[in-house]
Amino acid sequence: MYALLAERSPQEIALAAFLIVVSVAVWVFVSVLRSSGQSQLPHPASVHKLRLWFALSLALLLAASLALTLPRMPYPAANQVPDKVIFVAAKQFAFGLSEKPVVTEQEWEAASQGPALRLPAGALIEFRISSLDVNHGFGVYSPNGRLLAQTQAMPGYVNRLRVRLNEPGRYPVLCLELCGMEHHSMRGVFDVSNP
Ligand SMILES: [Cu+2]
Repeated sequence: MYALLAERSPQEIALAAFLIVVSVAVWVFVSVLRSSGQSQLPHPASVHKLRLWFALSLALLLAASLALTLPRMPYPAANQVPDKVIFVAAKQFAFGLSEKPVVTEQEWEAASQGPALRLPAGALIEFRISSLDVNHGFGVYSPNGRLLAQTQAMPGYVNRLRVRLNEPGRYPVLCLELCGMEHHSMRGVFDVSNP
């Protein structure tokens, strides 16, 4: 059961849970509608039984949701040591990615105009993202253009974003926050290849 769920995307699990809840709600609605024609009050014992059944199934649903979702919480992963740390400095209108901190103008120019970084596939990468001017967004896209992870790039702050990229290829980075006239063209890139 758990292995089956692990293969599903969070969207598919959410959709399935939503459909189950809606089915139960429709069933309750139809039952109430059917019983509304009967004039006599239900027996207290049957009401008590129904209430008990409802409470038990609710408790079971809650326990199952916790058992399935708690192991996926990202907090214990904070203790993991990343395999590689990449420093990112955003600045109008490009991203500088480097294995060394990018603080000065010269460092940013070298990092944003140099060749694309090569990162090992399957490794835990930690991006340390900041900005040298205004707020930007740091969005990592898959080679086929799907948004994989994102965080803000803010002046004076370092945001950490951890990703594990298994698929080799060229990953575009796009700015996700309107940051000026050339925001739409603000992008970066890095490559992922098998080590
Ligand atoms: Cu930007």
